[in-house]
Amino acid sequence: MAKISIIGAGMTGATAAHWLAERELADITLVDVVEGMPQGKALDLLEAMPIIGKDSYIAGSNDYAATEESDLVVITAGIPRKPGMSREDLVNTNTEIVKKATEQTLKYSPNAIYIILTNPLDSMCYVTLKTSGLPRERVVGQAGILDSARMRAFVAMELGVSVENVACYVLGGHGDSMVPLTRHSNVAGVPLDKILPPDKLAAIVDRTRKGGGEIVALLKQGSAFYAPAAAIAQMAESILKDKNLIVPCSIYMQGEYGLKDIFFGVPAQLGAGGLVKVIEYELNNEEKAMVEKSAAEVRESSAGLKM
Ligand code: TXD
Repeated sequence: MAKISIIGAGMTGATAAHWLAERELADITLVDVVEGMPQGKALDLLEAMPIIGKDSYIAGSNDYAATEESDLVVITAGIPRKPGMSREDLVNTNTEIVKKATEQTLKYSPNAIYIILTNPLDSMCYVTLKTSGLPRERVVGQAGILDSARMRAFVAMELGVSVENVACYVLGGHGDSMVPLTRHSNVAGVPLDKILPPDKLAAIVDRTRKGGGEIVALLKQGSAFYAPAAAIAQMAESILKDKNLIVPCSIYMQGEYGLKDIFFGVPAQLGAGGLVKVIEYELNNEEKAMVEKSAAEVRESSAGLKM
């Protein structure tokens, strides 16, 4: 069986292990700095396998040696912003954490493909790419599947149709400037702007942009984890099964959408080697302006990185 190591066994890391084990996609190793916690969660999950009839093996450790020969490494390790902490402090701390996680895992798994989740997402993908020196195909970030899934859920609820009939595409950085593409999104082939009145569509776009904050406000502590973790499982499945699924991911831009040297959310085909291809939409002037605004935000956040 393939092997996936998840660095950071917190809410998203452990929940991703759950979704992954349920798909019997790989053996899973959870690594965290907290003593006993990754071991405990891994053992609990392992003991659930006979009940659901899956043969994934799950282990936990505080030592990176346990990650050796992973096919996939998922990095969710990081600290949340604490009261009084500036955004810059948070970025510096998470940069250190992601850098170390990248160096240590690469040492034990030189052929691994990386899926990054830690925020600020697009900047942390950049940290892994630059630290590892890997080709861009092997470092992809998760944000777009989540943002698009939120939009899909809201559209399905509004119209009372199956989520399976709703395809939505959100481009851009993982922040308030993300670009929900309403012309390219559709319900059973009918573009969203033809099936929903403008006020309803605008409300859905707005709720999608603020989707992360809506969950944070409800939870009071921590942030979304079920949907982000399910997104990790979907990306992992496409890579490990070489499914070539096209999903929105954060990808290192090399000229696509007129962008270079930043990670940016775009539709990406994921196969055995990681990124296979970036899909480019034809954008109108309004959409291009939104992409440029979002790119400027990502560029600014990545420019200040201390690596
Ligand atoms: O769509 C997306 N990209 C996001 C991103 C969706 C959800 C969460 N998103 C971000 O992922 C979030 O803003 C955080 O930066 C990460 C992890 O979120 P999670 O909700 O899982 O946070 P937790 O529960 O605090 O888990 C983080 C774990 C925790 O157990 C720490 O002990 C561990 O990371 N940690 C470390 N592990 C290994 N090594 C080091 N150095 C380390 N430092 C902290």
